[in-house]
Amino acid sequence: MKRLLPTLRADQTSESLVSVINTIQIAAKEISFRLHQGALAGVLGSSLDENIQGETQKKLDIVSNQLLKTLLLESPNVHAVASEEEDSIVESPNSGHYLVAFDPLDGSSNIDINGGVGTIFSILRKPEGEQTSENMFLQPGKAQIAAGYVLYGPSTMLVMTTGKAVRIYTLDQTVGEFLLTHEKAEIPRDTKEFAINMSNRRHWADPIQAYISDLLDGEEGPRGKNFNMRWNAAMVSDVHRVMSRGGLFTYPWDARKPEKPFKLRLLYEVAPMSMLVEKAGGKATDGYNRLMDIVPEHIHQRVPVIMGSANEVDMCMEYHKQHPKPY
Ligand code: AFP
Repeated sequence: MKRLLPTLRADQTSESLVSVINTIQIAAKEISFRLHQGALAGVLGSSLDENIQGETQKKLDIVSNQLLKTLLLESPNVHAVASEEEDSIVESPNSGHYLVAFDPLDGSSNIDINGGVGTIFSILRKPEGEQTSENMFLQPGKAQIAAGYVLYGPSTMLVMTTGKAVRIYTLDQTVGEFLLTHEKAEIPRDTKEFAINMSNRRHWADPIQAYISDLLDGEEGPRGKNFNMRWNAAMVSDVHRVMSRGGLFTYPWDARKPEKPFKLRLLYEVAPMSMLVEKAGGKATDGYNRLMDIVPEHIHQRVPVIMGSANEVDMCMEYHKQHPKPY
């Protein structure tokens, strides 16, 4: 079975980019090892720290963030990193050509229940001339050079693209290598499965209210077919299911907290996942516009998300055309 780095080189990926991806996979293997040790590693439970997003971090968030940050900043090819767990970007003393944005441990509330969690990463080219400040990260998703996630589930999987096919690698624990297990992920255009946190239903705006209501009406409703629902509460797990067998994943606008109407972060979660979904034949939108076209206003920006099977995403967008925009 083919190993990760030779498959990248076979695609003529530049050695500098191969080296950055290599650094990420080294960190991911370490995170995977610690997660699989679970309570044995003494990493479970909340720490007292609060991150910039105002959420309580789990200890392993801190460990994962530290690992990725330290290893990437040591790389001669990385100029700066932006992490969901850091207030600001962190620059390297090296003058590399790449910027890396990451969510070190997405879905961290699943750690204590031994559920799926993941690392998401996005690699951008450093803009010419721009030497400092977070402005260099404010590039749309379509500018990404590479994107991927690592799902720490029953097995650890790396799902990534350098702009060509989306490949899936599985960590062989016996040799400590990511081996190519799926040459080309393809999301079916049609689906009968959706993923949303239904407990927020009363807070959604009209387009999503109407869309989900029609899905729930099943065969008796206007869609004329029954839909199944799944929610892992970790974007990596939920999008991986979509990547594996199709589906629609959404975290829409909601009115719970007027100061925080969107949940998912553009730079660390949404842009890389959108690139993967699109490269696998799916679609990713905020209901009105392609997510990959959005230029971030700041590094911690959040956006509404609808992604997955192309025909179902198109259908959901139709509901957005028919109802007033909530924001
Ligand atoms: P954490 O990484 O803070 O646990 O958040 C995970 C997440 O941002 C995303 O991965 C999930 O889709 C979403 O939160 C789950 O949100 P709910 O708490 O509404 O289920």
